Amino acid sequence: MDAAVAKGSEIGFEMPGMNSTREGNLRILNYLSGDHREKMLDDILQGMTKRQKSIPAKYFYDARGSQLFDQICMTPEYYPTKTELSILDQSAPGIMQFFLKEGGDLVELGSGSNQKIRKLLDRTPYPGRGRIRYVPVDISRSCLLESAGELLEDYEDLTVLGVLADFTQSLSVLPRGRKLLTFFGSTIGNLTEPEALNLLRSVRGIMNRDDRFLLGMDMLKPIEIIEAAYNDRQGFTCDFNRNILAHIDRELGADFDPEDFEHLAFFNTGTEWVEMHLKARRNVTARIEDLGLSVEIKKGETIHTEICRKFTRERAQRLFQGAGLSVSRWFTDSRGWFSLVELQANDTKKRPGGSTGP
Ligand code: AVJ
Repeated sequence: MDAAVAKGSEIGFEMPGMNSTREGNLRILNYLSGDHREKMLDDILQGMTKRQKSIPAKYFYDARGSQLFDQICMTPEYYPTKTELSILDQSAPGIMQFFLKEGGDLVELGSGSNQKIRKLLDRTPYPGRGRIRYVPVDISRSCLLESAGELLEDYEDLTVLGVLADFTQSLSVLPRGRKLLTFFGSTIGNLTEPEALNLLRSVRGIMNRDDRFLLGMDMLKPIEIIEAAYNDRQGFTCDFNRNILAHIDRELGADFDPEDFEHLAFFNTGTEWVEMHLKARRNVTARIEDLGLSVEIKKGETIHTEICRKFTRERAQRLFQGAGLSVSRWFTDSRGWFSLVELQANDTKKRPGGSTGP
């Protein structure tokens, strides 16, 4: 999104000609215009013409992909969601003290299902909840509408400002007032080190002195546990992985047959991330109409679809330091499998013991 839009709109944050809809307590701002499609065309062209073919992980999340991800979260093998929720059970009241004396925005990057936000809202000390505006930011319209709609049904005093945007591109479209930002699920792990640094720096760039940023990170643990989480027995992860091709087919007039590919997910011990690939079961020729491109994929060749980094505290600390953020509180579960890190912008007054975490 161009900076001009954001600059002129710090307070009202609604510009003439901008696509905005309002319904009761719900307002949706659309920052996904032609830009988004251009970006997708470019991403797919880049990815399909490299030696190691790849598709950026953000294209998993069409309506079906989001649904499949929710199903992955319910499998016995996929521990991250359950673990993060259990950490939230313990930590939410402390975190939501943020709204005890003053209201503000509760911003969620990549809104997905609204389970985690519910944990926070349910445990907000009185009278905080009435002062919160929930601001989900997502590239999926269906996700945004569904998650916002459900929340409004259950929390009558809540105001929602949905922002349709690609938060890896720009955060300048977000409101600038007092806010608690959240980025759950270890989605940060889908980004390479430079990409993650970039994102954290731009989050840092929109933070005021008293704002907080709650970041979910999946931690390094025995390989078997990690690999099982990305190879669930019911096959939801496989469907999720293949669905990225169905998404490309629909958006870009391509003719990939998802069934021509098998799901491959393994932990790379050198890089400490899970790699997901789609591996061709036969020689495939696919046409991507909107790019005027034909792609040849040899039997056994893979399309790389995702990395999911697993962090150590040291790696995480280095990332925060590079982004100008410091830890105010570090929450984890009894096994240390997942971390929920509360961060603040660096040049604020540090609280006792605040900068390095426990
Ligand atoms: C939503 C990015 C956190 O990386 O674990 C789940 C996505 N991919 N199974 C993850 C995912 C395969 C998930 N995140």
